[in-house]
Amino acid sequence: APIGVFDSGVGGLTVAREIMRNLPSEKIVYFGDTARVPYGSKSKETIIRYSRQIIRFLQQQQVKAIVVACNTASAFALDAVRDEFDIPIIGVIEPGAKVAAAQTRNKRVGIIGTVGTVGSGIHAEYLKHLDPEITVFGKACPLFVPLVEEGWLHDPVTDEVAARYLKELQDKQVDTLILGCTHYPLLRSTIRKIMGDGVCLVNPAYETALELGRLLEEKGLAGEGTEKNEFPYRFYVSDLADEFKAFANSILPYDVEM
Ligand code: DGN
Repeated sequence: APIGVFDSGVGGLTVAREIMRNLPSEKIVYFGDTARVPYGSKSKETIIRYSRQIIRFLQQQQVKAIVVACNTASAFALDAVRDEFDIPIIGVIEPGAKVAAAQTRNKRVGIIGTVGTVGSGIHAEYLKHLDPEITVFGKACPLFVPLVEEGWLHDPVTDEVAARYLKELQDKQVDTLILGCTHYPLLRSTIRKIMGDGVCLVNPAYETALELGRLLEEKGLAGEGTEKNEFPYRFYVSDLADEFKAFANSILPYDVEM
């Protein structure tokens, strides 16, 4: 059975991509909620409702586990849907937070994400639970998502925006920074340039893929690969399939069929 992966839109493809790379025997059914994106500026109640609907859809696709690839949906809805559904569900917040707690030396961790994710305070909650000495500094970077979707990954405008957003975290001398939004791993080199080599950048997409691998092993659910000629990945969206395809084809190593 495949893994169900969902996101508010295209961003979760960074998570799907890490699953493809790190767990090549797994099939994926991806759902991008392109009709209702962005999630970052919506309320908790709304995000729980959307997540519930999407999980029901993925269950109809016979998935064996679900990855909430969206940081905002993980922050707002993970606890609620885990209680409701009888299927393993993992989000992207915990895996990133765990690695950040293990990496930081000066106990000053930065988290960047949507207004929703940063405002939820969930990273501080996890990190403090893991190590009470850690202080968390959050900064919402809402302009990053449209810049990435515009394809301006290496662009002076993006450099300028990033420098402004990240100044605060530099001043706070964080030594570890969680890229707490699906799109941000695509800005890694821009963020690296500004923060410098001394800061550890945590990519929750990658950490979540590894966590998923451990969870599947533990539950005896690890995949056995695909039949010959079977394409292992399926993609669904709630709107604008062509735009989704174009973005997917720009970041995935093969052409997406929908
Ligand atoms: N996928 C969202 C997240 O990771 O928080 C970002 C896009 C959005 O809904 N604003």
